[in-house]
Amino acid sequence: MDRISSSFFIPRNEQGYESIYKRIRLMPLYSFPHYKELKPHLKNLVPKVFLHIDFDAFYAQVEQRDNPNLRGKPVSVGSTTGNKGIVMTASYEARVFGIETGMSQWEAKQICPQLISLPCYGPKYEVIMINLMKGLREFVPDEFIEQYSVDEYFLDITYFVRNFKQAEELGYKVKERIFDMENLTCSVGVSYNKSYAKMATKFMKPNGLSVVTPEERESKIYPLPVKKIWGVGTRINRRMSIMNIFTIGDLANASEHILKKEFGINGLVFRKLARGEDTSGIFNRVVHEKSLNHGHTLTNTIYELSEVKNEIRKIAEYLCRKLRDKKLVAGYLYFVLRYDNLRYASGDIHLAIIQMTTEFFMKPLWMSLRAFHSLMNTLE
Ligand code: TTP
Ligand code: CA
Repeated sequence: MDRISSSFFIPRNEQGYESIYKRIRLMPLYSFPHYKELKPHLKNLVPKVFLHIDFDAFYAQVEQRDNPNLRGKPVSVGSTTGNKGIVMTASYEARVFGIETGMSQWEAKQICPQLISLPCYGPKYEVIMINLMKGLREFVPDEFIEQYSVDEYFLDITYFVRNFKQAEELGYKVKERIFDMENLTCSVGVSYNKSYAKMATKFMKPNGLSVVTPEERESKIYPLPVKKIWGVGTRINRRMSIMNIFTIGDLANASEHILKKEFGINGLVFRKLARGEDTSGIFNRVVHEKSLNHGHTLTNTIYELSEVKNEIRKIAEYLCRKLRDKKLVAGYLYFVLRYDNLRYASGDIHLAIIQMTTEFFMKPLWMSLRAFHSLMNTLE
């Protein structure tokens, strides 16, 4: 995995799919639980239950699903076909030969000459994930779902199950639903914090389900190598080996003082994650969205009132659509108007009622525009 760099992730500039591509590039950063959410001094942890879903050999599985001739065969998906490029993923049949993510296609072909290498088709995989969201909403509402990466979801199921037995049952139901919807297998991990749930997913790959309860921490998590902890890469792993920290258990029992001295605040975070004291919750973009905006610079200056109104209508329509898409409402409207001499005027207005349609938006927008005009007059 050392060789993987963000450069071979699928391009970000394909129309309409920017956000997810950006997220893929940010994966290593984004994976690390938020410091803000990790409360180092919290003694009484609130009991929670998380479910982690991860597709098996995602891109390769999708290609095998869509082309029966590829099923049961060693398949790799890469940035290009043939001998060029890098293996982004390989089917489990190819993994038997030792083919892994990050390997060059050329190298992969040397190990397994019968390997079928396919190009990556990002939008197809993204559509699957978007569709899946609908299926997941049958189990928990939006604010309990986090799309964590291209093929992973976290679900906070704390309020929907009474114990780990029920959590496990729910996990199987989710797996079944995903298979019904997409004809794809995934692996599921269930635990009382996100880090452990993510680790549990790997226990029974492919097409498995594993549970880690608080009582099983020492037996199931502590023997794992320390590099399984979020954020512990090759270099940190090496430094930890020098400190005689090889397993997660070693890290969990290491001195806070020494860890802080060696890795700063990160050291304490690593220790928390190792001990299962990861307090991070669902990171949901919708919940965190505070404002939406849209602007448009005209090629030619317009002077007619009707034209100005038209322009505002277009912008309002776009914004309303975004709001509806994200199931958000707005309580505050901020408007900036730029003149051809590059001077600008701005104004804001509180919206008394929940407004999600363009028609409702137009009036306050228009009122605020009138306010700008008087503002401009005072400026002139
Ligand atoms: P992963 O979940 O890491 O791998 P995977 O789903 O192929 O296999 P596993 O069964 O072990 O979970 O990544 C998901 C997809 O993201 C993968 O199919 C290809 C893509 N990917 C990249 O493009 N670059 C990368 O560095 C990694 C790790 C994955
Ligand atoms: Ca996966």
